[in-house]
Amino acid sequence: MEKKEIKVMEKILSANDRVADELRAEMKQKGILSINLMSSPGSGKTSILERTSGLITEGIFAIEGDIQTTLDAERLVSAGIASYQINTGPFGGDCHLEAGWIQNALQEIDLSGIDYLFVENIGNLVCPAEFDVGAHLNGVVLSVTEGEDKPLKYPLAFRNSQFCLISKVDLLPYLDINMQRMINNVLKINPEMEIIILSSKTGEGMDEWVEFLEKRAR
Ligand SMILES: Nc1nc2c(ncn2[C@@H]2O[C@H](COP(=O)(O)OP(=O)(O)O)[C@@H](O)[C@H]2O)c(=O)[nH]1
Ligand SMILES: [Mg+2]
Repeated sequence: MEKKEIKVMEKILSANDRVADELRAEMKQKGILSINLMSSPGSGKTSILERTSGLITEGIFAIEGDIQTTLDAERLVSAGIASYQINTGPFGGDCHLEAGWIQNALQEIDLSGIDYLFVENIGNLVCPAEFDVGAHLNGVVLSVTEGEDKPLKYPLAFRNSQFCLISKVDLLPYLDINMQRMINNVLKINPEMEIIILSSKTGEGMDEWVEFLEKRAR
């Protein structure tokens, strides 16, 4: 019984990986850099995208993942980013996005003129890390309010990412967090991780984030 369950899971993951590889190739061929953002709920993913739209004013599309509501897509549209909301609530409330759902969404989206395709994954540090959504870059947003230990407790999201945005640094004066320890914990899980420290409230670090994106897009 147990063996059968493992087989089913392997099948789901390998089918997902196949679609993910297709998507990556398709986006590359269209000249689009795709970026998957993972994090706990409320770490600041949507806020970072809103602020990014003030710096890269054209060519961004975002696919938003949430269990319910179109709130994030509405926020991004107000900020000038075209977006598409995926809700998993109606089909079981999954806590992650899968490559096939992104592929389906893309059939309804006109990507002409798009340079950056963001996928804002469903907010939690566990399930999204297990499913390749076919992005060229995976990133994890870690806000300073979450504590230094989260990379150690939820290592997969950090292991499977190429960059980490340490967000909400404007709040540091109000917290007891040890920033160096947080950074060390990220690097302990993933020594290759590119770390950018930023605040979408004050704009600190946003130039570095945009430079990172532009460099990767080239
Ligand atoms: N102080 C501060 N608050 C922030 C910052 N970024 C986001 N927030 C707040 O954190 C909350 C969650 O942000 P949101 O972007 O919705 O997070 P998401 O769930 O990861 O998309 C909102 O109330 C934001 O206003 C930041 O850089 N500094
Ligand atoms: Mg959000």
